[in-house]
Amino acid sequence: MACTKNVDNSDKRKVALITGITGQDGSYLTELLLTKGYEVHGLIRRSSNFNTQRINHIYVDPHNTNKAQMKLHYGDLTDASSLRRWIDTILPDEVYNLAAQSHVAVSYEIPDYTADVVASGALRLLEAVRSHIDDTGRVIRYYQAGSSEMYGSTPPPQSEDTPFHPRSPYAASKCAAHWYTVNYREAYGMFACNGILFNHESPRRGENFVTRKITRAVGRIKMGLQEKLFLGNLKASRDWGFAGDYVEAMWMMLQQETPDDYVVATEESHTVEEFLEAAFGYVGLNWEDHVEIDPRYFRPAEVDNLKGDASKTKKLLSWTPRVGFKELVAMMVDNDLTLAKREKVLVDAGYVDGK
Ligand code: NDP
Ligand code: GDR
Repeated sequence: MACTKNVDNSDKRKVALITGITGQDGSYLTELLLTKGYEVHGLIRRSSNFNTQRINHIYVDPHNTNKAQMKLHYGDLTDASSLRRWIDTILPDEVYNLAAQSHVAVSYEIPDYTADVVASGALRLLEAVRSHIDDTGRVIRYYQAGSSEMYGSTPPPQSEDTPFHPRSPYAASKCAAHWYTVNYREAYGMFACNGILFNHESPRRGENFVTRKITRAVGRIKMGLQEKLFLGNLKASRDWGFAGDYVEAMWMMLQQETPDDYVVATEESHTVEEFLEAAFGYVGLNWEDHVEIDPRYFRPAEVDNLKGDASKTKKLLSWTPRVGFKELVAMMVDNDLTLAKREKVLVDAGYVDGK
C-alpha cells in the first residue's frame, strides 16, 4: 500500500467517493458535487449489461483527463478488499455510502443478501475508512444513507429522537448500519453522519417503487399502451420529497464542524391513493377506472404512516425542500408521458410490441 502519513488536502480539489453512484441518489449527488468542483469517483457493480443509464449524460471518456471529473471503478459492498483498495487509491475527502439493495418488498425475498449489503456492507466500508485513516492520518468524512423505514411502526411525526421499530429485513439492516455509524463516530472519533431520509422520488426513480410505477403507468395508459395498473396497499402514507433536494442535505451534513444525525423530510404525508389521484388527475384520467389490487404486492408487515419532523435539519443546515408534492407528481408524470409518447411512435411504426 502506497500511502503517505498526514497528507494535506486543503489546497486541492475535493475528492468524493460514492457507492451506489448508478442509483437515483447517486446520479443527483454526482451532478451536485461536480457543480461544486469536486472530483467524483463512483463504485459500480459488474453486471452483464451496462447499468449506468442515470449517469451516462455526465460520463466523459477517462482518456480525456482535463474534462473527466467523474471516474468509475468496479467494487462491491460485499467485497471488503475492493473497498479498502479504492479508498487507498482514490484518497477521498468525503465518502457517501448510498449503495443498497433498497427495495423493501424484495428484502423479504432475499433477506440474507439484503443484510449482507445494507448492514455488513456499511460496516465493511466504515472499517475500510477507519483503517485507512489510522494508517495514513488523513481525514475522511463519511455519510451513511439511513431511512425513514427504520421508524417502521412508530407513529409520526418522526424525528432524530424517535425510537426505531423496523418492519422488514431492509429496515432492520438500515438500523444496524445506523448504529455502526454512530459507534464508529463515538469509538474512533470519525466524522460520520447518518442522514435519515424520508421517501424521495424523481423521474430517475426505479420503476418498481410505487410512485414511478404509477407515473409510468399514467403515461402509458394516456397513450393507449396499457389499460390496467396492479398495486398493493393504497392506504399507506409516505412523506414524499424530490431526490434533487435531498442530496443537497447529504452534502451539507458533511460540511458542518461536527458530525451528527439528521432527518430529511418535507413534513407532509400523502397516501398512495392521494398520489394516484394527483398523477391520474394531472392528465385528466380517473385512477379508479384503471387500478386493480393484486395481493401479491401486499407486504408481510407494512409501514403505515411516515411523516418526518425535519426541524433540526432546517435549523442547523438551513435546508429546506424546494419541490412540493404537486410539483413532484407533475415532474414525474411529464417525464413519463414523454417516454410513453416515444414508445408509441415505435409501436406505431412496428419497431416494438406495445404490450
Ligand atoms: P437505488 O436503488 O436507486 O440505488 C441503489 C444503488 O446501490 C445502485 O447504484 C446499485 O447498483 C447499488 N448497489 C446495490 N447493491 C450493491 C452492492 N452489493 N455493492 C455496490 N453497490 C450496490 O437507491 P436510491 O438511489 O433511491 O437510494 C440511495 C440510498 O438511500 C440507498 O441506500 C437507499 O436504501 C437509501 N434511501 C433511499 C430513499 C429513497 O426514498 N430513495 C430513502 C431513504 C434511504 P446497481 O445500479 O448495479 O443496481
Ligand atoms: P418504500 O417505497 O417501501 O416506502 O421504500 P415503495 O415505493 O416501494 O412503497 C411505498 C408504499 O407503497 C405501497 N405499495 C406499493 N409499493 C410498491 N413498490 N409496488 C406496488 O405495487 C405497491 N402498491 C402499494 C407499499 O406497500 C408501501 O407502503 C422506499 C425505498 O426507496 C427505500 O429504500 C427507502 O428507504 C424508503 O423508501 C424510505
